[in-house]
Amino acid sequence: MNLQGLGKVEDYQKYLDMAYKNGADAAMQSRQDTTSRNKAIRSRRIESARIEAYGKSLINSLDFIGRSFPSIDQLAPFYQELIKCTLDYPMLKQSLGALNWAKKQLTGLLHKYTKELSLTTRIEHFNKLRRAFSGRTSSVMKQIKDNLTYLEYCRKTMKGYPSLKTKVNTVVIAGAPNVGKSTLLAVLTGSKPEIASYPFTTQKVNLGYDAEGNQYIDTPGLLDRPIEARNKIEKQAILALKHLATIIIFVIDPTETCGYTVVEQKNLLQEIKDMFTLPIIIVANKADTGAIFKHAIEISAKEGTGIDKLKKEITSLLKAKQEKLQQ
Ligand SMILES: Nc1nc2c(ncn2[C@@H]2O[C@H](COP(=O)(O)OP(=O)(O)OP(=O)(O)O)[C@@H](O)[C@H]2O)c(=O)[nH]1
Ligand SMILES: [Mg+2]
Repeated sequence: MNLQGLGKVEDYQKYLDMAYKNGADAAMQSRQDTTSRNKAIRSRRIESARIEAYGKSLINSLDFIGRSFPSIDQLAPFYQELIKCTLDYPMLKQSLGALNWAKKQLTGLLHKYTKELSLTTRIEHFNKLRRAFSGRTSSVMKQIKDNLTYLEYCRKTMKGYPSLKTKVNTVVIAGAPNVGKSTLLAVLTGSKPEIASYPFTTQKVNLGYDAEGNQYIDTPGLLDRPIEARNKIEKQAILALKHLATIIIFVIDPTETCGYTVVEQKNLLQEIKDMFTLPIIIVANKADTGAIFKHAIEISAKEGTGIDKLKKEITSLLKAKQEKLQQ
């Protein structure tokens, strides 16, 4: 999913200025058409061109915003969850709805004033109609002023969401800080991880893909310290991972050189087990130091030992999950 490409939502006045300019350009162009000698007819054609270009400019601007925003209900649950914890979801929907309301109003006004203009040949009426059209369209735009401001805020927030694939197997790598998560990600994906931002973390999430196209995410700052201590919104952002993760790899550092005791690390593991009802593979890293840890796949991310065994376990769990889904 890519929300990076969302176009900027401008202030309502900017759209009015653009429409005014487009109207003036169209009027200028129409003025060059001198086929009719009748002044009133020419004048009317000019005003009609102006009104049409002005109205269409506004309608197109709103249309563009509406189309560039993703349809929230159709977004992957992971992104819907992020929206719910970073934005006022009802207000976002209402603001998108307001665009449609305004478009309808503007279309109606364009229709009404174009028609009225076509029914008169009195020059003094032209300016009056033009001013009335401009006044009423401005008023419509003004009524959605706050909605446009909010949509721009949403766009900026959504731009900060990570670009993750939501339809592939995803392995989330968790564990206390410094246990070797990033080293392991690099080993499993054989590449330098891509970096993506994630709401509520100052750090970025790292992601990579293996030869089979499985997605791996290393989430520093998210699944590396007690979840209970987080506020509600932060918890929700962490839980959004549930929609994405197929399995979790929990990395333990039995050497405790990471700065956390094994007991602390086990407590974190228990929390993650409780929060995510997902298969978890426990790996004990830094086996090259001679540290021993039972009930886990022993690996050395640094030296690459035990990785084949881990890969086999990942493949087998992913396969089991896939089969379960197909049942
Ligand atoms: N001896 C040994 N050191 C390792 C191994 N894997 C990682 N390290 C070291 O452990 C430290 C932390 O590794 P990272 O991969 O950055 O750990 P991390 O879990 O991503 O750390 P944060 O992103 O800070 O949470 C680094 O100094 C690594 O060199 C290993 O298999 N053996
Ligand atoms: Mg790291």
